[in-house]
Amino acid sequence: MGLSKALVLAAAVGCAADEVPPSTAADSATNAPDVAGTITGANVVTIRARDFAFEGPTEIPAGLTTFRLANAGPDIHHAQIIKLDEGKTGADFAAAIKAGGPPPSWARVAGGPNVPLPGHESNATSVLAPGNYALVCFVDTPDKVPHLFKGMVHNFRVVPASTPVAPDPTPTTTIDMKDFAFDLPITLAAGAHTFRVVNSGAQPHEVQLFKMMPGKTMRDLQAWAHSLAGPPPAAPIGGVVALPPTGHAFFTASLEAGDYVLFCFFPDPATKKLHFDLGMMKTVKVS
Ligand SMILES: [Cu+2]
Repeated sequence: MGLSKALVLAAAVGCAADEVPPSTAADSATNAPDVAGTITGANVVTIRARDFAFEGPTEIPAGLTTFRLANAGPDIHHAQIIKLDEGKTGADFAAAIKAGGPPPSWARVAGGPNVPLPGHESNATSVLAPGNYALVCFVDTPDKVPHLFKGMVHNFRVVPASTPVAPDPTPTTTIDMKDFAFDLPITLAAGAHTFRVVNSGAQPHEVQLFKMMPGKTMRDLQAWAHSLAGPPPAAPIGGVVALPPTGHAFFTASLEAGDYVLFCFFPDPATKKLHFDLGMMKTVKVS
């Protein structure tokens, strides 16, 4: 992952927080339901994000784990899980990203909750193996400086657990991420959903779910992501940050009737384009 991802992700989801005062954001967030449900057997870890820090545990038992991201704002944030080789820290990762060049070989993306509106929550659930990790935030509003350079780095260690790993939940819907498309039904029923997100591509992919403002379309969001002109046509309501190839995770959301759009902001190394411009965006109608 590179800064271009951070810049565009922030561009696409950041100005929502930038341009909408918190009270208005909270009001419009009847569009943006919070965590809909819990995953049976998962250890729940609450991460609090604010400008510009994460608060959360530094030691987590291995196994099926739900990260709940509570964004205290006022800016927007996500929580990308990074698996680090022993001896490396989140600060090392931030320094490597800041230095540019290819992603360091000692760090691998591992999902995590994607962007909710300020004052709201998102969640992501996956199996954590023992080892050395960090949470980072690539969002770079309001000044184009990614939040991981401002302190949004949180180191944690996953320690072996004595209990068996809980089974994966049964999803209501599967989102298959490919190079470069989202494969899922184009219509969904309103209500609580447990999404299974699987990366069957060769590159890392993420899913950021948006609820479109009335009358706005996926093309409006795509155009806005490039131009940043005017108010954002959609509200971010969570998803899963970058997963590695073959990786999978779950997130829950309560969907109201309306049009939703899925975006992947990850950059393609060959073309330098962002995955949504290569086809990783999709409209889903909820009724
Ligand atoms: Cu992608």
